[in-house]
Amino acid sequence: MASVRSPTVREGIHCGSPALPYGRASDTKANGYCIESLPDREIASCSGACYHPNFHMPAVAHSITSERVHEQFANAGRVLVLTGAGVSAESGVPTFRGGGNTAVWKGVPFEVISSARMLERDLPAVWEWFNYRRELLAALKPNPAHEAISRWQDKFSELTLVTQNIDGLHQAAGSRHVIELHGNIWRARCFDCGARHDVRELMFDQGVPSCFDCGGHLRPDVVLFGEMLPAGAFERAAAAAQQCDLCFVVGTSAVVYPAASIPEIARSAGAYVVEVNPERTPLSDLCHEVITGNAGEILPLLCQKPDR
Ligand code: BJW
Ligand code: ZN
Repeated sequence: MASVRSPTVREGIHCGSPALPYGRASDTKANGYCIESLPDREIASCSGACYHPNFHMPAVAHSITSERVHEQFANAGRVLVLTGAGVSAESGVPTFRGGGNTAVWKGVPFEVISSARMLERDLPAVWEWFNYRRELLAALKPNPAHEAISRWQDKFSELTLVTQNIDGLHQAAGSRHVIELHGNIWRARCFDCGARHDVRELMFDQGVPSCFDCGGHLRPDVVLFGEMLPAGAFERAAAAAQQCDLCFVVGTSAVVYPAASIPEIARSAGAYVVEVNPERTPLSDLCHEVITGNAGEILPLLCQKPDR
């Protein structure tokens, strides 16, 4: 592998884009990235400063993507991409976790406000939280990471995009047939008749909105903690993971299940697994390659020839 080896230096500058409490601007500006190839942990290249628990790579003026990943990218037929909140971070969407922070809404941790329990206890508060986020998201646009993934549809014989995100930014970038594991913030669902409604254009100022069909209470059509995923969504993602040649895990802390099991399935079935994230995750050790950096900077490079 014609990669660039650089000396390792202990302690570096953190290169992740932090998760911030809602209501504050998200700073997702890149300040570095590097590549880590597993299992041999060969350092392919690094540009700028970044932090790992055990080593730090100083700036090296080389391409940040390895020949190996370009080779995999060039030869793959079936590709699966699993995305999380980090893929939207450069659009300005706050992440839930990352950078040592956890998102909080009015002092309530998001695991509490985004839970099935809260739906039963305080539905108006849940709507207030989602309305706040709908307002924030309405002004945001896809970033180069969403756009790169959308272009990959024409490159591979089969591209399966599985997202944990509810923001709809993949679709806005042109991705089709997106498997949304955790629902979509632009839809609401009726407790009584189960009807789903597109609520993108509607702003509910306060209280709980009513079903347009039966007048029952609506809820956001998203998957909260303790709830089942939409029927068939995980099964379709798992089937694609079983069959893919190449699996990208982009911008997810990989702590929420069953979503985090998808790369595990792909790896067990023989796929080459690549993680793109400014921080290490519980899945990093399972991946063949870890590209440490921002998705919006790294994904567009994968279609380009390696520069060495
Ligand atoms: C960048 C970046 C840049 C930053 N570029 N990267 C097994 C063991 C233990 C528990 C469970 C288990 N199986 C299931 C559970 C329970 C639970 C669970 O997983 N809990 C764990 C947290 C412990 N799972 C569930 O409840 C699921 N349901 C279920 O399993 O049903 C079956 C069942 C039901 C009942 C009883 C028993 C079983 C449902 C999970 C639903 C998750 N919902 C949420 C909220 C959605 C609504 C909302 O938005 O409010 O989904 S939680 C939240 O986390 C959201 C996300 O989709 C999800 C994942 O987060 P994600 O995307 O990874 O984001 P972050 O913020 O965590 O990470 C961002 C990453 O980006 C970081 O790593 C950054 O470094 C990185 N980053 N900038 C690239 N520029
Ligand atoms: Zn209804």
